[in-house]
Amino acid sequence: MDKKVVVDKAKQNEPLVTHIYTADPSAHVFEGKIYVYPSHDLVDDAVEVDHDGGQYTMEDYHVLSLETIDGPVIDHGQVLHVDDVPWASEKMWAPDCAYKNGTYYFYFPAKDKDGIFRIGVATSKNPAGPLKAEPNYIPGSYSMDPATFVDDDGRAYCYIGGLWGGQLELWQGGVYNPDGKEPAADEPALGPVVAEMNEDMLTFKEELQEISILDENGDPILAGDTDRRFFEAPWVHKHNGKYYLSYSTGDTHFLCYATSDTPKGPYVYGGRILEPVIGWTTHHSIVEFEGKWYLFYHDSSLSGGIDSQRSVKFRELTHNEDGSIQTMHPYEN
Ligand code: FUB
Repeated sequence: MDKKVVVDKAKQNEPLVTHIYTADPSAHVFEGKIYVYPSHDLVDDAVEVDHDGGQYTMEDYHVLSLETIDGPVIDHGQVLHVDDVPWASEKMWAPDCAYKNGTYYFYFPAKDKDGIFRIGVATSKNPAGPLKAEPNYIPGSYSMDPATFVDDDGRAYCYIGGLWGGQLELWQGGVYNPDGKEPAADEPALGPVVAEMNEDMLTFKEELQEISILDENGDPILAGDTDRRFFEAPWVHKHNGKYYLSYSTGDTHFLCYATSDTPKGPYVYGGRILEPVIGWTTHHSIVEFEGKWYLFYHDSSLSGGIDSQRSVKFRELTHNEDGSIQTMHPYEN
């Protein structure tokens, strides 16, 4: 579908749209509206489920928007296809979008022609696209799930990373090792990686560096602490001057957060945001709109639990007075 259509009215805790499967929502307020940049799950995804997410075979992206939180949702149609990205071969996974200097920068992961995940950029003057992909991926990029946070001072940071199919284990210390493995259970877990972006928003200003996530005693969260360690889906938002890094714990299916006084950390583990949803993956974004905070997330309820056919949903999120985030149960109001 290439044309813009109004599809559904938004309702908390219900699929934002039902005419296509959508996942991995990155929500932003641009030009006074909420824009959601999701993955687009395929309907006829009959690929066998594997440890590396082989079943997530997405090929293109749509953009959704809402003028009010309970208003009609517009699907702006297909804004980018893998065939329009010269360096990419497959797996158009979780994207994000940032605005700077009059341009929208859409960041997306895909496998290059050698099967290695890289991060690409496509640009537009309009938050709803269409998008024009850069001819090559961001030099020095690897792994997947990019999230780009533009701070109040205009500096932008790109957060990246995912274990297993996301290939983060293969890049420890920034060096590619096709045999790289997760650290042992009693060793520090791998953190997501971050780089400040150059003013052009197309290149990194520095090499990607790993973020530490510490426990309440200041010790690194260990790889065996699977209820709290980073797995994929990094997202950063700022609330009352504090940086919140939220992420999925993957095989234990929680959305968690950690806080810091600086964008690159170290971050200190804070707690759970969302208990497990129906479906293996859990992936989200957090956005402020008209004075309220919202969690955009996905689950597989609409498809009857098929992991690779997910639907974006949203619900209000509460920061407590002390800065902690209230834990939510996806099927309780
Ligand atoms: O949608 C494909 C992958 O599943 C994403 O990149 C991960 O975060 C997980 O949601």
